[in-house]
Amino acid sequence: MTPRIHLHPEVAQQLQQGGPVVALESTIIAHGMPYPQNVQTAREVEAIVRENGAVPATIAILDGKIQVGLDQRQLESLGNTPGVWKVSLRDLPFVVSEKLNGATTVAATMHIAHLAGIRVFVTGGIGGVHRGAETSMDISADLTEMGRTSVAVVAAGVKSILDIGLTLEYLETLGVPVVTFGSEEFPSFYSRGSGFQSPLRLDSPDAIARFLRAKWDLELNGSALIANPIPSEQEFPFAEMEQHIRAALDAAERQSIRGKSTTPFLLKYIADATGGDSLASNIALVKNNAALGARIATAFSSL
Ligand code: PSU
Ligand code: MN
Repeated sequence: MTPRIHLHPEVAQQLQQGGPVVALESTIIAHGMPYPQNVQTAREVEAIVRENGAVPATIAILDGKIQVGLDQRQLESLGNTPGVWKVSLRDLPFVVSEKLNGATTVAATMHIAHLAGIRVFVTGGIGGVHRGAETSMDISADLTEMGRTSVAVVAAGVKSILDIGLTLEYLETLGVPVVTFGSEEFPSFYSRGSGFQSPLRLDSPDAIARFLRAKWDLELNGSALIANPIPSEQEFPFAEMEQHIRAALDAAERQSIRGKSTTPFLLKYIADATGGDSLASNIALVKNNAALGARIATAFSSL
């Protein structure tokens, strides 16, 4: 493995034994939620991964060192230090060579997880094709990486700050299977529904593990999106969320928000507009994904 990757000893030992490990991203900590809920959630998510039989590996860059598995102090500083970079694929070499601190997106976390030999990755929601991408060309590098890197991504679907239909089309073009756990309908992060049918459905972690094994045995390299609908008790009504999203998109337009700032801007706007409600849903769905991801990783490593 590349000497640039620093494995936490517990993660290294588990990988050596072929045991289940779940990768976790850090942009959601540094740029997706406010302090201190971000650090608290990150800790709880790690605990849920453990309860479900796997070792958690939160991935971030500290002083230019790529860390796979963080200790409590590192997690705290990531969630509470201003100026942490949001690191997607293009930013990764720069943050490493300039010895900066960085929180990794889905794309960058997947890439590092792959280098470390981790096959399952859990997040809240992935980036995708933005609304209006036909003129802005704003398509997340998360999709690019999913097209080529063989790490499964467990997420609560796609937020409708994105164009859900175009994101599903783009995933199809890249050959990335989309499997919804236990539902016919593709979920939209805060809501169990989206108005789009899920291309595929599977109902157990074992079935998902066998599906991943079949994919990669066939040398169909790349990711699979495992969409896990938010529990209904924590769901946010789709129509109500749509109004907040439209307001957020208008504000982004008025303030000329562009590029990598777009997603964090929209997330923060929606969190502020809904009081704490969307944050509570966000925390609940990440935990729900952590449990499923750990069960898939456990099933996969016992195949
Ligand atoms: N979508 C969410 N929550 C998030 C993100 C996306 O609902 O926290 C973060 C993830 O880290 C994702 C990144 O990889 O934003 C995508 O950013 P961009 O659209 O700039 O590629
Ligand atoms: Mn973008």
